[in-house]
Amino acid sequence: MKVQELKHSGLKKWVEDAVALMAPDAVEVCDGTKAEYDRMIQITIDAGLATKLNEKLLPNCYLFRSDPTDVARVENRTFIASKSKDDAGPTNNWEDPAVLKKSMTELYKGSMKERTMYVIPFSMGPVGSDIAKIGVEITDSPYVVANMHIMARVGTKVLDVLGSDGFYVPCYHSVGKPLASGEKDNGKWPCAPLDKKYISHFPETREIWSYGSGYGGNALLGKKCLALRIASVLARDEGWLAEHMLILKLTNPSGEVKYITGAFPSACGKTNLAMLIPTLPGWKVETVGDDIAWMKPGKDGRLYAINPEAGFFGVAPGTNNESNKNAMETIKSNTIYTNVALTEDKNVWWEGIGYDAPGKLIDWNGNPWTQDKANKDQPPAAHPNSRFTGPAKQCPAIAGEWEDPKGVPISAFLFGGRRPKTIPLVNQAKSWIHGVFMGSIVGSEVTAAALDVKAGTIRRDPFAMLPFCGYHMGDYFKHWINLGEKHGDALPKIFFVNWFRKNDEGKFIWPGYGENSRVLAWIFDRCDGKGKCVDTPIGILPTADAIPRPAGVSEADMKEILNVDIEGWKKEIADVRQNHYPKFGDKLPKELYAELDAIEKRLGV
Ligand code: O2Y
Ligand code: MN
Repeated sequence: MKVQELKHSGLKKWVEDAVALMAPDAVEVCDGTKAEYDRMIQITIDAGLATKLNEKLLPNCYLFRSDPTDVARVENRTFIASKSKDDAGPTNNWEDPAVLKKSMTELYKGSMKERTMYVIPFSMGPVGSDIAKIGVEITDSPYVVANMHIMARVGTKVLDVLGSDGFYVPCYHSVGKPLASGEKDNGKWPCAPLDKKYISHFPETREIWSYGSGYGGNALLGKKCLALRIASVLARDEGWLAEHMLILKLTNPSGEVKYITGAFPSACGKTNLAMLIPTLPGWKVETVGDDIAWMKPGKDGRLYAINPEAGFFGVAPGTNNESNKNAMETIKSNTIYTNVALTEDKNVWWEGIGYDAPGKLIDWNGNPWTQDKANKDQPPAAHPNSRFTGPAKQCPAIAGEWEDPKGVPISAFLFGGRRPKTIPLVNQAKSWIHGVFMGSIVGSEVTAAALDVKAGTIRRDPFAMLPFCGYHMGDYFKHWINLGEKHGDALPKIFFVNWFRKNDEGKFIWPGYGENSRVLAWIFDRCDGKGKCVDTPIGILPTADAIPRPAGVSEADMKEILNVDIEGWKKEIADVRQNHYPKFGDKLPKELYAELDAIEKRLGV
């Protein structure tokens, strides 16, 4: 489709202005067809950016290698440009929107010379769902177009829903590598140096401007930028929730179903939990989403969730048939791999894939690499943040209703992080506000000392939303509290889980993965007021015999991971009071300080 044919006058003008500013050689409005996807892939192959993988082993799969400096989200170049600095809050990088737009406009001037501008209409959520939102991304990266085909619903069907005056989030993206006349990328991944990368969000005008990176969350703007940072602002203003949460469907042996969402900081196994294969006989887990949940109150006051995405952008290293068989099955075809290693027979390989590297590989930098197990310092063949982009509909565990436009009713929220000590295996909140408190103190223990923190301290990531909340986190906590006041008992029950407790020898006590189904089963029963439990100062815990023990977990182990460590909790609460909550200044809701007081009292502080 041509720009002139766009029916939405606001969208047409926005694209025309972008064309005038960015000066591309050609402009294409994406239709979302398979032919278009195949053409994007062919363009990247011809440009020397993509390698076709072994058609017999991995049909319709491709490998990309990014620039070595463009391999992950760039938090220090991610900006929330609200009018007032106070609205962005102390945990976001703030810039004045007018100042930021002025400097970025200079960068965008002529940034698409010698490139094609692609206009991608996309729907986050099933097309036409009341909970879905439409975005339009302008990009000069065919790699981004192909990835967006997998991660979102794109093309003409989205324009049909948008109509002539519908709401959309305008998203600018340029790789930030203008070409001189006749110049080509010559197989080099185009991007800008770090100090010229910008991942900018304008919450009041609901706009996203991204420049200089072609990678993942920086460039696929439907994901973290729209579905979390901008959507969190929309959700605050419209009375719903946009959360960094997986969504799973849990069926008990009697065939009863509950839907559960879970927020865990990055690298805590969200994708694995969403696709878990239960070890507990008769129980079934199916996947609705692995990273983001949008939840709106229904007429009954319950929260109905959709997965705004259509694919998985998962970390490859550590993914194997033991940790996540369903993910491994999902990515056997029609998948884009980025920064993994390539084998001689054009298969993929990464650290933790479950078998040794077969023969001579090409590493993620494009250099020859042969595994040397004797060398503990050997650099990895796959980048630690290497990724697969795979279609959700290919997941063997995908729930039949994963695209239900009404969403699925949520019964429980889980919060968790990597906590080797203090935090028990599972703990149910006594009330909504207690649950909000639990969400507000989520974090993982820092294992290796970094410049700013020593090993053993807790890096707090409230609600796993710290890098993804588009406004002040104090106001975000208040939004959760308000929701509780409005919808009360119809809302999900809240649980804090911890799969990562270690014993005195530093070994994990709980086996995790499929065995987590035992904990999910207790949570399921608790949602119905069943399940053996005991009320403690820190919350409602299972009795020592409430959760059947997996092989290798002794009675003593079970006692340890369900123990209420009063002294540990006193330290936890002191850390929250002294170091964590003060970060949010006056905007930390008084209700959370009251909750802190109440827990201290119960602990006997
Ligand atoms: O590094 C990136 O660009 C991707 S980060 C990511 C990707 C998928 C799901 N979650 C995340 C995350 O950082 O939470
Ligand atoms: Mn994530």
